[in-house]
Parts: sequence; C-alpha cells; structure tokens
Amino acid sequence: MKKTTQFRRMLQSNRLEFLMEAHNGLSATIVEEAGFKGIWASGLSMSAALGVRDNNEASWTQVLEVVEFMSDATSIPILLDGDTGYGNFNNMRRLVRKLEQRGIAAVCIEDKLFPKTNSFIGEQQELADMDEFAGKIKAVKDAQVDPDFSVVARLEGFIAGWGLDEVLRRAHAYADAGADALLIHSKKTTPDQILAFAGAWRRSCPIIIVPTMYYSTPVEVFEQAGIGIVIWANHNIRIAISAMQSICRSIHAERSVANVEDQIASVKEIFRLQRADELAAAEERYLPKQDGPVRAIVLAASRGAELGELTTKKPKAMVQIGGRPLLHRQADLFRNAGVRHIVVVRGYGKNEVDAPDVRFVDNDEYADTGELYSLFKALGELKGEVVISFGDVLFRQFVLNTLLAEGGDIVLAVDAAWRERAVEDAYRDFVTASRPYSIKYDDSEVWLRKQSPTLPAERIDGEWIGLMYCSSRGAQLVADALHKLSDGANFRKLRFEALFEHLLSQNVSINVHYITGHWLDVDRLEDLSQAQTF
Ligand code: SPV
Ligand code: MG
Repeated sequence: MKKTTQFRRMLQSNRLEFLMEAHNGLSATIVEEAGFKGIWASGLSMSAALGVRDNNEASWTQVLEVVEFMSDATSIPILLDGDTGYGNFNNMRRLVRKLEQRGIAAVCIEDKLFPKTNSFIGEQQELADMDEFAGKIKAVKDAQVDPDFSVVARLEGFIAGWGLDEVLRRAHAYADAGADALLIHSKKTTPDQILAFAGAWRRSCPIIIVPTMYYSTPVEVFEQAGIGIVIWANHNIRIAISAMQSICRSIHAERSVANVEDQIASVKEIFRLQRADELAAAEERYLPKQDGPVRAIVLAASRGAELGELTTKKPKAMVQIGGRPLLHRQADLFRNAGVRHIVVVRGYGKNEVDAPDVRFVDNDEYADTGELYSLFKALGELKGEVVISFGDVLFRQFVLNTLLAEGGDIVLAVDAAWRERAVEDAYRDFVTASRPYSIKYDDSEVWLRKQSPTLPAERIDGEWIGLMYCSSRGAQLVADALHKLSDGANFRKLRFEALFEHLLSQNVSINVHYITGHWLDVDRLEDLSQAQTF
C-alpha cells in the first residue's frame, strides 16, 4: 500500500494509533522494526542530530535530504514536522511537491512564524495570522498530486498562552481550509488543555497529540477522549544522547572498550540493519562472476634431508637464503606479481613454518606421501587463477611475471638452458615439448608432450622449474584430475609427472613457457651456497 494511503488509514482508524520519532535512516529503520505503523520526522530531533538548533538553522533542503534517507530505508509512512512551512504558501507548495517525490506521506505545519522556535522554549510565542495560515493549508491541498497526501495543521495557541476559544476558532478555520488532521500541542504536565479541546471538538477532523510534557498520562485517557494519534516525539534522539554520553565517558575514563563491548550493538547488527545481505544477493545476480584474486599454492611439506643439519628442525622452505627464509623470499615474489593470496602446504617441522599474511594447509602424512598428495590437501584453494610452486625454488621476478602474462589454461615454466645446470639428473623434471626453444622470434604456442626425470637426452627440450600457472579452467581441470587420481592405490606417492600424464591422456593442452636460467632449486648443500648469491 502507498505510504500516503497507509497514513490516511491511520487517520481514519477507530483505534488510537502511534507515531514514533526518528531522525535519520537508521533510527527510522529501528522504528519500523519495532512494529510502529508510522514515523514522526521530528524537527527537534533531526536538527539535534545535525548538531544545530531547532530554529530552522538546517535549511529545508537539508531536512528534505534527511527525510529522503528515512523514507528510502523504510516502508511505513512518515509525517514530516515541517515547522512553519519554511516560508509562505509558495514555499509550502514547493515543499509538498518535493515531499511527494520522496515518498513522504504527510506534512505537519504549525501556526507560528519563520524562523520557528521550539514550543518548549520561552513563553508567549507569536502566532501566525490565522487567515494567512489557512491559505497555506489550501495551497498544500491544491499542490499535492497524490490525493492521499495529508497535511496536519498544528495549533500552537495553548503553547503561546491562548485559551480554548482561540484554539477552537483557529481549529475550525484550518479544518475548513482542508487540514486532514489537527495537532493540538500543549506544554502542561497534565493533559487538561488537550482533553478540553477534545471534549469541545465535534468535527470529524482527527486530533493528534504530543504528550512529551504530560507523559505520565495513561494512553487509555487519550483513547477515551477520542484522540486519533499519539506522537512519541523525541525519545529516540534522547536515548541516543544518553547512550552516547555514557559510553564516551566510560571509554574515555577507562582508555579501553573492553568493558563496553558486550553492552552495545555488534558490528554485525549494523550490517543487518543496513541490509548488507540484500546487497550480497544483488551482487550474485548482477555482477559478472569473478574468480577473485590470483592465488598461489606453495608445496613446502618435505624436509629436504640432503641439506643435513640445516633441516633437522625445519623444512628446506624455511632455510635461510641471503638472510631470509626461502619461503619469505618466494612470498615476496608472489606479492610483487600481485598474487596476495598465498597458501602454503606444510608438513615436516610445520611449527617452524611461518610467513606473514600466509595461510597454511597441513599435510601431516608428508613422510610417506608425494607432491600430488600435498596439492590434494589444498584442493579447496584450487579455484580461480592459481600459481602452483614448489617450496624450494627461487626464480627471478620476471620469470613469474612472464608466466602470469603467458596465457593458456595450464602453463609450465620450463628452462631451455637445462644443460648449463650442473646437477645430478635424478633431481630434474625433464620435459619434451612440441618444439624446442629458439632464440629466434617465434610466438607459436609450445605444448608439453611429456614430463619425466628419465627422458633420454635427445628428447629433452627443457626442465620444468616447479612453477606452473592455471587459469580458472585449468585449476578446475587439475582439481578434476586430482580427484580421479586420488582413487588410485598409489596416489599417496604420485609426483606431478602422473598429473601431467593424466591430463595429456584426457587431451588437455599444457603450455610450455620457455625461460633460460634465472632460477634454482635448493635440493643439496651445493645449491644452497649458489642460492646465497642469487
Ligand atoms: C518536534 O518533535 O520537533 C516537535 C514537537 O515539533 S515539540 O518538540 O514538542 O515541539
Ligand atoms: Mg518540531
């Protein structure tokens, strides 16, 4: 139902209805959640929340902006406290058009002068000329587009020290001008004035009251007097003030928030009130599916027994190279390439494996499992773009950067200058490719044909350096292959060789990205001394 119609129904209801004050989008949301059927956008509260006085210091467009937030945040009607209408009939007409555009259900204007003064400040406030004010009401009625938009005429006669006769005289004039309801205000601590008016008022134009000062009167009294709506006019801003004063004092005195934490709304509660879940659902619907940032999975579970004493306590990934653990240097390389999400599979000496802002996955069966088993442990990370790296390799930054730029679903960094590395063959992941490396310009793609440590020299085109890139699709293919292989009895011992073989048997293309040197792995003590100068 339209908000204007909802408010009309409240005016026409036979029951006593209530409006609760709100002064911004958040408090308006809270009012609605509490079960109120309508909101009083209080001038006093909105100005207080803005840090200014209730003397029209906030301009009417600033007020408009506040109620727009309130209206957007809620589905119940808002009655705006429009003060004296921010000018004459002409300003009033324009205000009504703007309020309708923003979904405000009704406006209340009071028969005083601009700039207004709050009803509870001072005595004998000057009233507006009755006919001028009646003209303002007529102007609203003529300007509104939605027939259900309502104007409430607020009578300040009692506040200004006038008696019942004057208030009644004006009430008739305003009702004749088209007011949809009358707000009779009083600052007495008893409801006498209000009840006297209600007793004397015979017309159907409903009465609204604001029992801020005669708050102790039971609402049944208002019900019996035939009052239409009660406005709780400022209680949200007042509790907000008390709560903020108390918590500020406490935090300032204690120099800590520890004692207050349990007494205040959680950050999660803020998100709930802001409807963060709606945005998350909308993102699902409207944003293109993204794989998220590129991840790195570093396989660092093995000890590296060949390094002897250096790895009695920690794995080789934590051996110092140039004063820093190998793993830290690798993490730097990843970060420099924009790969910030780093997952390390650790096993041997796992409590010694540490690096800032890195997450860990454990392969506690490292002693009798192989590389693929470690990767399988990190299966949950095999999504989106992924770089997979052995934990014992070091490479120049450009090696990683160019690998990431290469393109292809699965790409291996392969060293074509493998002959220049004087290492025992048992340690090497040799590769046969669709064509050898050439120093001539050749941008045709190169495919992996086979990867094995036991290729005959004439079939070796290079050495895989233990670094590979997977696109989202590639990561999915690798994950699927791991699932398949994990069914096999020998899965625990498998090396990458088996993964590549399986992928090739499924006609998955694996690209080769040639490099020439500029990397090393740390398998033996000799490698380590070389690494120190890398
Ligand atoms: C307001 O809430 O701003 C009002 C009611 O106008 S009163 O403060 O009682 O005047
Ligand atoms: Mg006000």
